[in-house]
Amino acid sequence: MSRTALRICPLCEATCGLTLTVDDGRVTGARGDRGDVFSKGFICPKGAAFGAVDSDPDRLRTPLVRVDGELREATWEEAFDAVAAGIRPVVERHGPHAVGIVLGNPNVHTMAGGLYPPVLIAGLGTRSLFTASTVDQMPKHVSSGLLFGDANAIAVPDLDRTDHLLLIGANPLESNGSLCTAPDFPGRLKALKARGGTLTVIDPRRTRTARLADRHIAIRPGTDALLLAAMAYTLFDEGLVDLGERAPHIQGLEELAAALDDFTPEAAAGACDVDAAGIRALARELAAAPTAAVYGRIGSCTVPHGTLASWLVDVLNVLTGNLDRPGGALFPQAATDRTPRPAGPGSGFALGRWHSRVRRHPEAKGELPLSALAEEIDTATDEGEPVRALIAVAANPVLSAPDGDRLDKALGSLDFMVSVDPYLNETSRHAHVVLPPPPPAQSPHHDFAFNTLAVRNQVRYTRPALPLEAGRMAETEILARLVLAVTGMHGADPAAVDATVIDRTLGRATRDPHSPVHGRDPQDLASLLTGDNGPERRLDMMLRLGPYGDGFGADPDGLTLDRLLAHPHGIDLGPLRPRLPQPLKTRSGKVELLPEPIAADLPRLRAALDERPGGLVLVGRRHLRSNNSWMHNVPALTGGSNRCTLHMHPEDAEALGVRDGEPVRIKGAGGEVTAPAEVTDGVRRGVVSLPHGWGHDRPGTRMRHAAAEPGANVNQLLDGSLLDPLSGNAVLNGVPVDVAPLTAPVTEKHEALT
Ligand SMILES: Nc1nc2c(c(=O)[nH]1)N[C@H]1C(S)=C(S)[C@@H](COP(=O)(O)OP(=O)(O)OC[C@H]3O[C@@H](n4cnc5c(=O)[nH]c(N)nc54)[C@H](O)[C@@H]3O)O[C@H]1N2
Ligand SMILES: Nc1nc2c(c(=O)[nH]1)N[C@H]1C(S)=C(S)[C@@H](COP(=O)(O)OP(=O)(O)OC[C@H]3O[C@@H](n4cnc5c(=O)[nH]c(N)nc54)[C@H](O)[C@@H]3O)O[C@H]1N2
Ligand code: SF4
Ligand SMILES: [Mo]
Repeated sequence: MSRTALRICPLCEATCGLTLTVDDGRVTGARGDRGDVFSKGFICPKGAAFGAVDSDPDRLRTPLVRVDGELREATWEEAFDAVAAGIRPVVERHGPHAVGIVLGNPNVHTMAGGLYPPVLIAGLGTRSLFTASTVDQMPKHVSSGLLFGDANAIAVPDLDRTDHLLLIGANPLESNGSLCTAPDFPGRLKALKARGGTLTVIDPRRTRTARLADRHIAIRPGTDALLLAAMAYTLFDEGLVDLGERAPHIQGLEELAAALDDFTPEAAAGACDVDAAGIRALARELAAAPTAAVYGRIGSCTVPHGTLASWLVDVLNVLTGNLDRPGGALFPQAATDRTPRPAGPGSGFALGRWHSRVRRHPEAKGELPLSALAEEIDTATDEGEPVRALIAVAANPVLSAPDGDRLDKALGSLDFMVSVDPYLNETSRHAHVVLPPPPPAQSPHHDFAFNTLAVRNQVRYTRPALPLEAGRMAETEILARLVLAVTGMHGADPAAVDATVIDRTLGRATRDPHSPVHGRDPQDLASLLTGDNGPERRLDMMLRLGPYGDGFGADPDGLTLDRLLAHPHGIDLGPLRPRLPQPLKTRSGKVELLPEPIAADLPRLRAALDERPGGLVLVGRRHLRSNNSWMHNVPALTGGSNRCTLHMHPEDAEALGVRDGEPVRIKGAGGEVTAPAEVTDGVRRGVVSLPHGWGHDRPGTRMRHAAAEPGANVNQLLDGSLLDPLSGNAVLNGVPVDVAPLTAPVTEKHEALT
């Protein structure tokens, strides 16, 4: 019997609503849900392949437990017994920091990943926390923390209303957008052009997004902070600064102008390889546009000056009066955000409250750099214990972090490791226990993270499209049991984890004079919560306490889980609205334009004005039918143009004797890999591009299709030493490499390229 079910797509940040076709308990089709209040029917090839992703035969069906060195199928009870027996002795003998936690990207795409990792981290009390954020967007968190006092206050471009979009190091036509949740990003860019707006793209590659733009600037990788600083300089120099209505909420303008004094367009032009007149033109256009938004992503974050570039993106929005105004860049307000506190000074954002043991990297947002994970395991120091046990949830750092070979060895040396992962892959193959979550069709979905980054305020929730198969455990329950097992409460009822969170949250809310439930009895409130299980009751609680909530009756028209369930295609909460000064949590209560750590990092940027790297540098790229490291096992999404090839400019190829389609050796500080060359003028001269997430050729994995066309692990070219110092983010783009035909030896930086 055939039926349909609604399901929000978890495969990228666009969060499209899907209508799934279900036949005999299996998803056999997926199309865009035309009734979805946000995505309105949009779908991409990954969403269309939802059924194939969901029913991949290589997904693990039962837990695995290592016995005599080998992973064997086990019951859930045996698996959690093994977790408790593996982790507790490490905590008791060596303390909580000897247990590392690694959280990967899919945690922001699952309800379980939104609800339980914070409880896990707090419960364990470890400082050894590593996540995909430090190979991704940590620079943006740090710049937001410093500017606005809140690392999660991220202003997103008002795509649907802006007149002018300056897009830096992002390729939404392949990625569908990031830190800017916008289903049908391509359609929204086309609409911008159709209403007479302009799109400028800055990218060393002529991407599909660049081809859509009015102007494409093929910048030298790693130099965006210089370009942006020179644009800001120009605004001051030419009297174009206009803070607009938000001026009373902004401080540090004069200090900023003085700090940018050296960054003239003329000084930056050589390093960026963009002429000075062009830089001035970019600044003038930004200032002249009725509304404009500057937006930067991966290519501006995963570089040596990632935090400065991220800061400058917002600085330009501020200087042109575009921060917090319609058509500019605004702060979304999600339905599960905390009750907005009244505006006023906050406690600010602190960096470096502790440091990593080996190379003394400062913590950022409670995290240590993922690039430092291997050394934190394999290197002894006088100071503290190395990481001896690891909890990996939805993470594949062997492929996604620098120097996978070293990490691979380090993971193999751990006393104990548990992976919560649907696949036995390059990372989970080292685990002593693998806990597989059910496929997405059997899981509920709500976007805790992406609704705080969406270009329109809206809220949606989908219950599981299919019931749990026999022998499966919901990922929410897996993580709740994991919390219990590692905190010494193994065997307790997992519902206790949710009940504790609910008690604490309601207790705090009832004591908060600004809360709609101030003075009420937390027990009474808890008894009012609806929902079929702990996670649903927590969602109900967050909705009801949130900015649109019913306040447990205080606003009878407000949001509750019941009301949301009555709107299966979601509830639209309107366009983004100006919110300043309420989101600010800086000590001054204002936007602090020149925070001290930023000022202290500017000399490093000044030194970069004189850098002119010779030789080739490496950048990454994404493909619409790929997603990081875990979607290469789905035949429908591989093949065609989605291949792990090295893009190379024809002139560079000729100079090095490289021919299209033939294998080349690529050598970097961390090692050497081989990939076929794809000669294309889609990359600028001096730049080569290899996608990430490939390299599925290690033994002991169970991803048969991926292993048949493994590709090369680009991150083996990195040794993990290059970081953005403020955020600890890995430098993944603009990295020097040498390239040679497979048959020839790799020579030092070829003369023809300098
Ligand atoms: N060179 C280079 N490296 C990069 C990047 C780059 O641009 N260039 N990009 C970086 C970025 S932005 C990111 S976010 C990281 C990603 O890095 P990671 O998060 O480490 O990698 P992913 O491939 O996203 O997948 C992580 C794991 O989640 C598992 N998984 C999938 N679905 C679920 C689920 O529902 N539940 C659970 N528990 N697990 C699930 C997958 O099987 C996989 O093992 O890679 C980074 N690495
Ligand atoms: N299809 C698909 N979609 C995805 C993912 C995926 O793997 N596949 N991953 C998801 C994840 S985890 C994330 S974080 C987002 C990322 O989303 P995006 O940021 O849009 O990611 P990319 O497509 O890698 O685009 C980054 C662009 O930066 C360019 N670039 C590299 N170095 C520089 C530089 O120094 N300066 C400038 N200006 N540009 C540079 C690259 O050429 C590339 O085109 O995508 C998400 N969506
Ligand atoms: S754009 Fe992203 S969310 Fe939308 S269907 Fe494609 S993968 Fe899913
Ligand atoms: Mo990412």
